[in-house]
Amino acid sequence: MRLLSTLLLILLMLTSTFSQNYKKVKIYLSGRDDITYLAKQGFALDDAKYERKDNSLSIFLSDKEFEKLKSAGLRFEILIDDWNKYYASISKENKPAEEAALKKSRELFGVSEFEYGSMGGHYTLQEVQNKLDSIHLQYPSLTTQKFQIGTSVENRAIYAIKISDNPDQNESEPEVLYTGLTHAREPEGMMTVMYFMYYLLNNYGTDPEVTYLVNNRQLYFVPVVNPDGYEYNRLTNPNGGGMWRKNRRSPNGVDLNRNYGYKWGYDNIGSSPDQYNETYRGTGAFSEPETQAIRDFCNAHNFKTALNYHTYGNDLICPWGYNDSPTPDSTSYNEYGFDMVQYNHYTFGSGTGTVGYVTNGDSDDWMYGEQTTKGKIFSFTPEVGNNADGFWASQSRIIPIAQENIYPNLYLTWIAGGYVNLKSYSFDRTYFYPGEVTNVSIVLKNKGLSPAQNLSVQLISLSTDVDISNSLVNINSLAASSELNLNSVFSFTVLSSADSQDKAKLVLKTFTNDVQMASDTISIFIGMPEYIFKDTTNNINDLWTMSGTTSWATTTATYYSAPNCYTDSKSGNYANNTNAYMTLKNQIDLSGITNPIFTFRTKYDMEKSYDYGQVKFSTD
Ligand code: 0X9
Ligand code: CA
Ligand code: ZN
Repeated sequence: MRLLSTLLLILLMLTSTFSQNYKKVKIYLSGRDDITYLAKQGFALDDAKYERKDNSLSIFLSDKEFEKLKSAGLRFEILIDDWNKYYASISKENKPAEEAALKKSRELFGVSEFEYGSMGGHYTLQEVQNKLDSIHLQYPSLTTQKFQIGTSVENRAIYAIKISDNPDQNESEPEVLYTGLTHAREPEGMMTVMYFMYYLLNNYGTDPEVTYLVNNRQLYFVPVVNPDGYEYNRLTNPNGGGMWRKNRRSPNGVDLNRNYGYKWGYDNIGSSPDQYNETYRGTGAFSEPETQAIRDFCNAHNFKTALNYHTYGNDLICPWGYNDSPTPDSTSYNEYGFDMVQYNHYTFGSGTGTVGYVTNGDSDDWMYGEQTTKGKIFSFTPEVGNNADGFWASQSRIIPIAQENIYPNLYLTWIAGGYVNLKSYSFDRTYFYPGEVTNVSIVLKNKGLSPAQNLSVQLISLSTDVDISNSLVNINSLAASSELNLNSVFSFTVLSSADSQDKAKLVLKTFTNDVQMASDTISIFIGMPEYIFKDTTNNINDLWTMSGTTSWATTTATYYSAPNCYTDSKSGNYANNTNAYMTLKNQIDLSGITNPIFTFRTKYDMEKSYDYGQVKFSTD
């Protein structure tokens, strides 16, 4: 009898669990007010993706929420009607692409040991734990054993692991933290973290940068912050695609990324007081054991920097989350953020500037904002994967997404310690004539949060026209976040045999302990340029013909040289799907000219992936 009723109960639970389904819906807005209206109706817009192009929000809604939307009176379009069915159909493997990604991973990235997991390619919770164990077995001198930093609501262990060259000692080296799977339906964050661990371990001893960072930093990883939610998704969707977000606190879970203690519950826009809302903040700051675990872990360490991985949207988010004001360290945050996205071209900014909303009680606000129980941590939230990847990236996309985040990961590790880059340079002359010597002044900056030691700077010539004599300069140390002016430290000679108007490339490299930190290319042109054509008319109609659906014009609002410049959007944004051309009326005669060079200045604020500007040349 007893057994039967237990069985019945389990069956009932399973049925209700399995019946949960989602739709992806595009909601068309008529103004910013519609967002407020939807938020007031209790819609958690937090993972909605706003598109400026058609003023719409794309969002995953549970069937229950969808019923509510139908009566909200807004125009919408269903993008995916039955998420479970859709995911089952798209998650069908793409073996060739998956194999190609593994091959590229081994051959180009040196990651020889990364394997896919069994949940649509993502690791299950058990697989993560097994990987942590096998990583330690294989790299006992570079990793700690996995260790427990807390216990979830349903009594699961929350594990961390450390990578460094003396992992079991407190090495008094700068500490860095990477976390994943705060939100249970965002496994690519965990995969990105796991992939980076393999990248470090597989390249240790061969790649000088990786070797240096592993030796001189203490790197900590918490791949799964929310084990219960992630297991729950495996239960409902064993092949991946489960859409549970929060932890498993009864009755409907708490959004762990609204449960941290800095400005917790600041307002009802950035988090919800409603238990059934997707951004429910819990009964109090740090009411949940999962956020307590991260809090205690941070308090027990001295992390300088952290990345808390989420999906999706190709964003890199910095605090504040609770409102739109910049942090007192926004200059540093901006420098780091823009540097980090320079290759993956994610959108960097605050919550409002990226995902389009504020959040209170998120991990970054506490990690950065709490500065008494611990030092401030420069913490960011990457939202990895594009809008097509969604929460559950398909198997063939797991590695590419992880790879585009290696650079930000390495950068974050660098800046926890000393990280010296070239900030600017100047010459003691404007033109570089054959036979003459030029002195080079440089400004170095330690962007890092700790002092940099045993530095050297090297200037190299990549051109046979240019000779450098004093090419290496040593510097003892440079304090955290400070600059150093080195006046006329280098000089170069343009050989008398050099061709006028040749382009010569110089490279400036910075090293710490002989390991390269940065490399910048400096281009110069030999001789004095002779202008064959330049537009100094300040009048667009003198030299140019306009065509297209919108027109270029002159503006005095901004310019490089007074009094004006040319603009294609003089009175605000241009409309969708417009083109504006300006074509030179007369051709430029290049006969008898060697090494012609074209330069122009441009300034833009472009909509991601839609807008572009081009300069075209025609030889007829
Ligand atoms: O809403 C969230 O918690 C994050 N987006 S997600 O789609 N992964 O749920 C964004 C967090 C924003 N963080 C900051 N503004 N710092
Ligand atoms: Ca070390
Ligand atoms: Zn998230």
